[in-house]
This record gives sequence, C-alpha cells and structure tokens, in this order.
Amino acid sequence: MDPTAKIDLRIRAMTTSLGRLEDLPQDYRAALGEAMVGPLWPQMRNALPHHAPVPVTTTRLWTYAQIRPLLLEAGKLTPVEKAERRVLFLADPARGPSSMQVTSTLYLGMQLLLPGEKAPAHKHTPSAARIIVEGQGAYTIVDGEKLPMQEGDIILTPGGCWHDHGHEGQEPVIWLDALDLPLFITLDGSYAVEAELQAPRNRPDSSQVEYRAAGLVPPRRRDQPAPKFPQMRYPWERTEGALRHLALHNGQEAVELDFVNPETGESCLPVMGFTAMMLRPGQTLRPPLRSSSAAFHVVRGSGTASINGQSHHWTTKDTFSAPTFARIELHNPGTEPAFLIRIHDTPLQEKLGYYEERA
Ligand code: GTQ
Repeated sequence: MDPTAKIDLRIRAMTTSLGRLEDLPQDYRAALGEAMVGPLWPQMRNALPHHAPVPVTTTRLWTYAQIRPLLLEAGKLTPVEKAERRVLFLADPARGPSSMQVTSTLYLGMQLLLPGEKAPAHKHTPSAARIIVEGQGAYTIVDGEKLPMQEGDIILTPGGCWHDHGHEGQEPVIWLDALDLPLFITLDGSYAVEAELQAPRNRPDSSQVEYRAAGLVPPRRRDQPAPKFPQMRYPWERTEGALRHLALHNGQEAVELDFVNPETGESCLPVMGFTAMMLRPGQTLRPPLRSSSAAFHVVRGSGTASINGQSHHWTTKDTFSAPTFARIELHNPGTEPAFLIRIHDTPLQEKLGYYEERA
C-alpha cells in the first residue's frame, strides 16, 4: 500500500465515529442487560482513547496551613486507640472528598501522633513510606528495627513488614504517609493483620550502621543474602547534602536523586518511587511529560507550580498532585534553594513495561 493511503486509513479510523448505544434497538439493549453483557463499540474510546490516556485524576494543592489545625483537632476528638492510625487522607477532587487517593495508584495521608501515644503493630499488603513533616521524638519500628523520625526523613514500611509507631518527645509529631493502597484495592488484594507492639532490637537502624555511605555495603557471605529491604530510613540531612553537592556540579540540569535500595540500585519500594529534588534560586523546571502520576511534597521553600495550566503557590510542608502525562512547570522565585520530594508510580510502570516520557 502506498504510504499516503496508509495515512488516509489512519485518519479515517480516527475521525469515523463508532456506533452508539442509541443506535441499537431498545429490546436488544434490554436483552443484553438481562444477559449481563454489553457492546464494546460505544465504549471503545473510553477504554482505549487515542494516543494518550485520559486520566480521571486532577491536580490539587493541599496546604499544611489548612490541614495542620484539622489534624490537631482530630487529636482532641479521637484518641489513637479509636483510630489505630490517626490520619486525614488527601482526596483527589475529581473523585470526591471520600476518595482515599490522590492519583490512580497513590494514597497520601497526614498522620498525627501525640507525646506518649502508641499506634499498634500491623502489617499489610500495600507498601508505605512516611515523610516526616513536623516534630521530634517519634519513631517507627519496622520488623524490630527502631527508626527515629527527623523532619524530611523517609521511612519505609514495605508490604508485609510489621510496623508500629511511638512517641517519646514533647510536641505533636506529624508525617505524610504515602501508600500504594489504591492499586491494592483495585487488585482486590488489600488487607492487614494486627498485633501488639514490637520489641525493638537494641541497635541503631541500618542507615546508621551498614549503609552509612553511598557506594559502601557489607560483604555478603553465600549463606547470608542481602535483605530484601536493607535500608528502611533515609535521613534528610544526607539527602539535602547530596542535592546541594550535585547542584554545584551539574550545570543547569535538574537536581534530582532517586531513593534506591543500596544493595540492588532498584527503587526503594516496588510500586512507588521517591525522588528528592532541589530547585535552585530562580530556577524553572519543565520536566518531560511522564506516563507516571505524581505528588510533590515540599520539604522546604516556596514557589509556584503549573500543572496542565492550573497554578499552585506552594510553600514549606505543602503537597500537590499531578496526573499522568501532566504538563508540569515548577518555579522557585526565591533566593534560597527549595527542596521537594516527588512521589510517583514510575517503578510500577517500568515493571509493567510501559513507562514513557514525551517532550
Ligand atoms: O501508619 O500504618 O496513612 O496502615 C494508612 C494506613 C498509615 C500506618 C496510613 C496505615 C498507616
């Protein structure tokens, strides 16, 4: 076939409209319903839109200024024993205020723990990670490893690992939970197993022992394979230091570092990816359109974001979301660097073989 004819065919396929439900006789439609079957063609383009997905997800900014007082009020209204986890989840406006998701795969929630409180141990099929937002003295115990929480730290709770939270400090502690819960709900695969508290092993977490420095890992004997999730805590101090040093030497490139498993170099969790970002003073970042969905949490700084033309003014501890293939522009107008953590589902999409970037 000559190439112009091929293009003609393609244009015809794109412009010819498919048969509609209304084109079918009423009694035939009723019979289809009785049989619990349906015609694909009226819905074909909903299921398989041309060229790019049409995401349900929209974008929103959640300011810490709005969430914080509501969360502290939850601390008065609901004791932790009545909550198991005292969390206000962030809801994608496109899905409504009761939807426990910010994108198709990502759940985010702000969790409060008050001094002296303990949130009991459980394990579940979804994986979680926390970004510490405010306060001192709280910890999570993951499979016996006690992980102290400092602002900006990322603490992992991989699926299937026992975890409970406690607080030995004086002020409220608040953190942002990220879970791949919506994916597990879609898979009919989400459940938890409850237990009491765990006794922590009496030693510092592995980020302070085996994984002190990038590029150095303990030698492995044949009978001692590396643990599946060797590092559960990524101290913010090191992350910020690494970003600042990268910024000195990578020209005008984006200053970004992925959180990875130090033994394998793979993403630190199987579904969700975490990327630390620094926006230089005055910098505008226009990343490629990515097939992954994302949320941005501001560790420190202020600036603007344009997500598919919708603008947000973000500041320290705020969080905003972006659907798949969003056109994103981030700008730091200030004189200090801004630091954000991007939470995304790139690792999942890479495993499924369809992660993509477009100009
Ligand atoms: O801290 O274990 O936001 O199990 C949602 C589910 C936090 C947790 C959430 C959870 C947790």
